[in-house]
Amino acid sequence: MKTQILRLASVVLAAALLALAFTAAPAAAFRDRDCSDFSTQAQAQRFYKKHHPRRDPHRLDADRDGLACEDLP
Ligand SMILES: [Ca+2]
Repeated sequence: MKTQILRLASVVLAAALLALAFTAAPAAAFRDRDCSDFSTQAQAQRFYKKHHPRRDPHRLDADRDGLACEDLP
């Protein structure tokens, strides 16, 4: 009986850890960047060009003219 409870507890714990790993993973893989994360436009532009400029997942180019964070110096 005691071993059955222990076995059940370990299965529940494993399932919980697995669920946590799956929900935590995407957040760690994608860290959203904003223009305020860069100090110069050139720096933002380099990052923008490296990270799917057509999809612009970080939305650094709101007006879609190919230039990221125009307001930066
Ligand atoms: Ca732009």
